[in-house]
Amino acid sequence: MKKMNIGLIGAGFMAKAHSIAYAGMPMFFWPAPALPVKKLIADVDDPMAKEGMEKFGFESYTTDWHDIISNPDIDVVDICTPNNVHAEIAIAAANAGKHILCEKPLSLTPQEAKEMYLAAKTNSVTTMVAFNYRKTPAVQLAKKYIDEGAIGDILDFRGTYLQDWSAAPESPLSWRFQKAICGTGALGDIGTHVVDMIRFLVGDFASVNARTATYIKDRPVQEGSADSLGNARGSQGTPRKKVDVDDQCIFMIECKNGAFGSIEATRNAWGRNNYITFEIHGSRGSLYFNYEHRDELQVCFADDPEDRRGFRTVYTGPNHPYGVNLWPIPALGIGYTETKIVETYDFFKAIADGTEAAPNFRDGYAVELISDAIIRSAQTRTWNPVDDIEE
Ligand code: SOE
Repeated sequence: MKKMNIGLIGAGFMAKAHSIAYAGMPMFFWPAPALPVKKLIADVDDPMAKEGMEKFGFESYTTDWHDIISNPDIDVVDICTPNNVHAEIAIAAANAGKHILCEKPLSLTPQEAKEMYLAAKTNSVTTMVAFNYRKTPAVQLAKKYIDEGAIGDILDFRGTYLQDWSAAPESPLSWRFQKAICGTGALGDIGTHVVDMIRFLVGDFASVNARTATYIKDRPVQEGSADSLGNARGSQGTPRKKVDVDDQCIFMIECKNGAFGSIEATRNAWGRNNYITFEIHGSRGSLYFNYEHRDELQVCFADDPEDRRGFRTVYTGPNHPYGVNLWPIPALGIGYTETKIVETYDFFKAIADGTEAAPNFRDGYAVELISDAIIRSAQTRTWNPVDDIEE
């Protein structure tokens, strides 16, 4: 079986998810399109890089990502860094002929995304952006139903991504709250996951009307370089620094196919953990998904007999997308890891077949153009068109 040597950059939380996926993918999808080999991991922080090599099972480590780009044995570059270095690394990787998996959001600006997309296209390398939630079998099933016309024409929709890990004023100022490093706050970090999902299920966005807010104006400076999510708290007396990105964004959307709806994303919703939902209404039925019950898709079809019509639950399993490769019993329990394993499989399959992966850098660029329109709209409080992709 063909082997693919991986060079992974950034030894934090996402490196764990990706490393588990490289190890697990061949066990779920056998024979695998190619065998991932965890060759080289990089992190600017030497102890984190060394620990990452040992913990995630890489053959060696470096503190300079250029070593991965210049290494002729590396086939795939996997970018798990903060957003502000995605573009530089991806463009260097593309120009070195490496296939690229990049964490989301793709970049800080649409201009960066365009350059990444064109560099990949010019060098004919396969790309993927890690919008993993669309890989959840229940979301893929929703797409299948929509494409089959099971709910008719899509009329409207709403989506959410609600978390509360940064709702506490003592939650530290990680890179996810500094515009120069992350670009935007809740919008880029979690909102783009739902933008990608709705774009995948409903269609391209034409215009948006948005509102954003920053509730916690300054936060305690974070100790250490490791990204402190979850319940990290700044200790008493820790100096505080200004937050210059959004904690909350809500936006209305008009799609090119006439459907319209709304998306809300915040990391400040006490009681909400990883609350990704969508509800889609069509002329012949409705679909509802909640990631916190990710084995389930709620469906209601207008064709159901009058006295039996209502939302009912379809539990995903072997009869559903990716199901035969995952677990043999419906509702055995798909986890975050499985969404990353499916993501890795689709990426490797596209490389092996010489086809486009999805979502790829063109999708990531489209999402950056949407984010840009959202930020512009929030400033003017008016409807803003989404610019077109420049090929
Ligand atoms: C933090 O909000 C975060 O880790 C996001 O960055 C991820 O993309 C999401 O999958 C989980 O939450």
